[in-house]
Amino acid sequence: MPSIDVCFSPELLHLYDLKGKAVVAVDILRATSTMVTAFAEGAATIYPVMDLEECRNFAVNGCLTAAERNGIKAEGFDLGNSPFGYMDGKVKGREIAITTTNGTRAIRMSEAASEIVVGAFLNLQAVADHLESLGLDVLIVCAGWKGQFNLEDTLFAGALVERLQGKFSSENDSTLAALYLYQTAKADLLNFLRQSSHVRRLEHLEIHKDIEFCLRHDAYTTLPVWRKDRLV
Ligand code: 3SL
Repeated sequence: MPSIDVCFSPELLHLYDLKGKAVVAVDILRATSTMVTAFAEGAATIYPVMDLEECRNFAVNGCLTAAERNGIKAEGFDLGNSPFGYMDGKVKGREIAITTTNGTRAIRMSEAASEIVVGAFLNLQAVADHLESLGLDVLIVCAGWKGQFNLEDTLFAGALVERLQGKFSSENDSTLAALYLYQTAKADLLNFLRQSSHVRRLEHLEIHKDIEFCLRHDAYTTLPVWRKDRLV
């Protein structure tokens, strides 16, 4: 039986061997939720990049550029990091380069894995089905916040572990902790997350509807997958 494990921050990735594994990169608030939404809205490709300058340069190739730093849309870019900014036909058929504070780092720092998929509550079952069909050992990589643990990505990890129970083995405390946390919180995730640092940060920016949206389970069947240098 393949195994499943949870890495609470990209800063801990040096402790894991990614070779031969499938990584689920997760930044519930909001990068990976936004990427899943973008593909569900017809985006052709997403280039997750680490820094603002590199992202800006993609504009010469006709890409839309998207950037967020500290929760705020960076100046001079086409898009920010709200899933609602990717709706209403804005990204249909388009290539997008995006850089965010934590989410794009989590993806790019996982490149040694055999497979990287982008996970969110929005596509939870699609991720679970894909992992089951792959049959590889799985590492869920939480983007966290600037290297530190966060609640929302851990809750997603717990939700995914719950969906895969009986199909993957687990012998580590991080997986158990994520599962117990999700089972404690799942009846009212929004309320549970109210005190979390990132929800408090985002509430200050008055984007309540983003938070509610990002906590919806299985809204989409879209599954962004890393291929060479991009998500498709
Ligand atoms: O850190 C990130 O990658 C972002 O998702 C943070 S925010 O939700 O845009 O604040």
